Amino acid sequence: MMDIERLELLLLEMPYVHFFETSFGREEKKTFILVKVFSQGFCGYGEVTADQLPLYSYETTSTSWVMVKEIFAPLIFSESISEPIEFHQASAKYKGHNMAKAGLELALWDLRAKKESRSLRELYGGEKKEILSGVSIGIQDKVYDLVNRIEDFLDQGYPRVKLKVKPGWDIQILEQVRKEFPDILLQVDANCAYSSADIERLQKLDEFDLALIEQPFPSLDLLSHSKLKKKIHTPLCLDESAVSLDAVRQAYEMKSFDIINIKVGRVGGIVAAQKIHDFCESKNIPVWCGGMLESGIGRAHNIHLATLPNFKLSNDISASRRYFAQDLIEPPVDITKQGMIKVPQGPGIGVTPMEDRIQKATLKKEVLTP
Ligand code: OSB
Ligand code: MG
Repeated sequence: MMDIERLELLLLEMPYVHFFETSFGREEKKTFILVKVFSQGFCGYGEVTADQLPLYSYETTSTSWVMVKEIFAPLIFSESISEPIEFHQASAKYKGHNMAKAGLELALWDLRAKKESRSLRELYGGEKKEILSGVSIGIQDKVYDLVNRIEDFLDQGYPRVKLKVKPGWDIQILEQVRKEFPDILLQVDANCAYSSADIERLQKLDEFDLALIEQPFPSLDLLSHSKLKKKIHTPLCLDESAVSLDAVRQAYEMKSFDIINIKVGRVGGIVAAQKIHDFCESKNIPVWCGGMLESGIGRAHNIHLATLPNFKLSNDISASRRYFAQDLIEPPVDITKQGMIKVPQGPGIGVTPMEDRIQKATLKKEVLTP
């Protein structure tokens, strides 16, 4: 038994090296929450993937702050919870707020692994020593800018490129991109920007030899995903819709997808992510690890998750310098010439959070005790 002695919540702000634009808007900086849990001289780190505004999902930095402070931290203290699995089970009765739950569960996993002097990969039973990288490129002002960015990332060794699309930034840009790069591994992500009225338009994406089309329709609209899937050859991938194992099972029965992107925040933690991973594996459906432009702390967590065997496709996990001029961790995440990311070997997340950098980026901090 090891009780949690203290929990810290930190609100951080970090500028991106380049703005990131999706169908729901442009972001110049990242505002996010770090969770630290303390026990017997060890500190576990977790990251909450909620953004400032409820655009990707309903959660925000403010809602997740309140949920951790008023609901989940008191739960941990009152029930003497220190095991991540116990936290998963005890917090399940509270509806939703998956990103808040996940941030805390990740901190508990890091803490547990550090106490046992094992890496998260070992704890999760992952076997890969390196994982497949990939890069997600936002909407640009001009197609010319997009082509230049793709070229730059290919030069850096990225083996797969994902482009954000929306109505009006789809067919035309793909024609240009395919003219310039006929053979690259290419996929697109619409972040729910289309409706069932766009099915014909989306059928045209079949021409571009895409590895997948990610989440064209709103998260609750599994029906349109099923209708589109019948009409295209390109594999269909769910992101925003895949919020739980139940949601994935329902989507599976409805034939709404071919591939799942797993995000630990969206599904509410590692335990939930593993359940979806195992379900997909049992159905021969490959998965890959999505990203939310995390800091090095959240990204290190993603790297360990992506070592599980059914993570078979390129992940949205890129090098530190793709996101931030200076990441929060040492060593920073880097990609190899083969487009891989080496899995950190040390205890827990296996990388060192730099406390001076965290402090510099902190806007607000709160210490929670029993
Ligand atoms: O839909 O995958 C997405 C970033 C923020 C919100 C949603 C998404 C993304 C990304 C970024 O595509 C991927 C990354 O972290 O590199
Ligand atoms: Mg996505």
